[in-house]
Amino acid sequence: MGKTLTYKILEKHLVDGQLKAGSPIGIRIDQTLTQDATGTTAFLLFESMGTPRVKTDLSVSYVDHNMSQFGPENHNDHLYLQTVSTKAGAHHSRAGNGICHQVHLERFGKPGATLLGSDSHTPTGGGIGMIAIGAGGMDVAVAMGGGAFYLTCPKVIGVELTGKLNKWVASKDVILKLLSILTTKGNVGCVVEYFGDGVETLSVPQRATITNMGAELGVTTSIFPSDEKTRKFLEAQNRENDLDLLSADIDAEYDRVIEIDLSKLEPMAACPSSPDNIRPITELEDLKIGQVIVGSCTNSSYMDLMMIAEVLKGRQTYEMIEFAIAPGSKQVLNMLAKNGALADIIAAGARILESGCGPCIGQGFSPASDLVTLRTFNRNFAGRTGTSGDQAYLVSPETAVASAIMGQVTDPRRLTEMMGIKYPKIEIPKKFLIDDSMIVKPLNVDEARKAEVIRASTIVVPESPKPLADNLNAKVLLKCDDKITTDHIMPAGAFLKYRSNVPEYAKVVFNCFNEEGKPTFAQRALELKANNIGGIVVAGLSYGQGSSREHAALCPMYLGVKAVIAKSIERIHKANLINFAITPIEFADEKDYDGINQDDQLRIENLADSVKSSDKVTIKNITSDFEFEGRLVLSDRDRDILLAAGLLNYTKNRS
Ligand code: MIC
Ligand code: SF4
Repeated sequence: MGKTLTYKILEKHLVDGQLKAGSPIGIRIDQTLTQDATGTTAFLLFESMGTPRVKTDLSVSYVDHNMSQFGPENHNDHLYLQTVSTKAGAHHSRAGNGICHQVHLERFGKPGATLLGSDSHTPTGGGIGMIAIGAGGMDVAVAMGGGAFYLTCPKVIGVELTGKLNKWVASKDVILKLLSILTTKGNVGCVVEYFGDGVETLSVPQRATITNMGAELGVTTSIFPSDEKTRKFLEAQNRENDLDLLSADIDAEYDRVIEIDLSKLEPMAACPSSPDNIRPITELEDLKIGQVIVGSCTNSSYMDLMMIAEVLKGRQTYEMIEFAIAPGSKQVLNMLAKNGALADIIAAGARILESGCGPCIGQGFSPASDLVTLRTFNRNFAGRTGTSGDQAYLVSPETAVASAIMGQVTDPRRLTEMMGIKYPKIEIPKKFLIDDSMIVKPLNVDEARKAEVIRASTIVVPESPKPLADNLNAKVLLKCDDKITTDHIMPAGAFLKYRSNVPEYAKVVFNCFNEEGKPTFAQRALELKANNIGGIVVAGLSYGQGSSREHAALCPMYLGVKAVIAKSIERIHKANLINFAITPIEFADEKDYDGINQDDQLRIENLADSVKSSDKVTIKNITSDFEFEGRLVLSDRDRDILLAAGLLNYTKNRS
């Protein structure tokens, strides 16, 4: 039987376990990336491990999330990251150089290599043929120290692309189509691998849009083969030496195959408030809009922005909307500035945002209440824009620009007939503008020895988790529904500046469920903690969707949360819970979810013993006097980490 590309790369990096779908494996990590919102914790944990230098081929610390700098906290983080990373032998991409995934694709991504990033959209690198996986900062810290990354050996879903995209239909529509098929739930433990004749019709940036938003499927990663299109991209980045032509065997067997005929796709949107709430644009066409933003790591490439500039040239965006662009990197922005495209965009009435995550993570540009906002981003979870009750639609740059001109949702295919606008076909340039001056090189060992790390008082070393209780007496702090995202658990936006200060950030855990005039989740949790009673969160399906932010485990751990009991838990979040010694438990019978209420008192007998050697735990609901079973879906290593009181202790004990 032929091999998938996924298994070929995993095989080369396997250091522990067997390549058998479903079994735990450890792989060697060639490259890591961190960003500032997760990187401060990652580097604080890396420092606590006592390893002086990174042991990967390449580690890059990026600053792209916290750029608004209200108060000193963000700049303190930037200085800490620049000094700690270069001292540790990593590169540091400074604020202004661009979004980690865009810059990594441009300057560092390598076909056939493995990349672990403390950001859930790390799979963007799959667009260039690498196995690029998102994880919590603690896992990335371990990988920087040369440790293996552990994951469940994936099933591989093959997506066969045939045909060619029609004019005005974008690669964003490919991933929106796939989200309509696979949804955001139930894909844990799978990799999506693209193959078929249609692949060669897509450029690397188009592929990267698809693999980037593959994160929303909840899969481990997504990958494209590397081919002549990859060569063209790498040559244009002066990196042809990084090329390795790779593809699946012709007779590779996939666990499931989905066929997508690119020529049959149409422009689509993810409607509020989930990336899998997909509808064709034709059904949304009368919808009035108030804001359009082109940017984020999904759609802010040179090709995307050039298309926007060509369409807007000599035209105006509709006067009742705000239109903004955030180019993905300094390379993109600089090229647009040099060739005059930026002037065309400015003249059309656009607001120009710096190269960073910006509004995608709620750093400004919150829309007015009740206004529809159209964004080329990858996530539209409720409230992520910073406006409660927001109506965010995720679309392609083509749909965004057509709608920005018309002031209402518009099928871009109608631009030609309505306004005589020809579809601008943008090719990859022969050479991108290469200027790595914003990437600070690692210090050599001698320089590093003498270098000082700048560490302001706003940077607080996180508390260590406590050992698991033998018998856990706890109270249900919150009962929530299906699809609770890490944005619900740990809001970002205006609170991002507290990422390097857990006691401060923990005050807003589950902020969206707090009610005016009533004690907050954090206050209730801390009261229990003071009385030595554990906290429990009860949830439905797909708990912890979305980002890799380990603060969604770290802050609840600080507040005394000891276990999450859910119908199912997403991969990255589950690993983060384990890394911070919060026991993830799944309902053996989903119906038992109905028998628990907030404030119920629960008792888990023999918790530590069960984690040691059993697949189940018995949970007693003392309040309503019933007993139910929870499943412990854990690898041996997960058990050891929980019993060692978290990954940091586990790693220290083994070194
Ligand atoms: C996101 O898109 O939600 C983020 C912000 O990039 C997160 C990381 C974080 O919360 O810092 C992610 O995707 O992992
Ligand atoms: Fe940044 Fe948004 Fe991409 Fe997350 S999804 S890395 S916040 S641009």
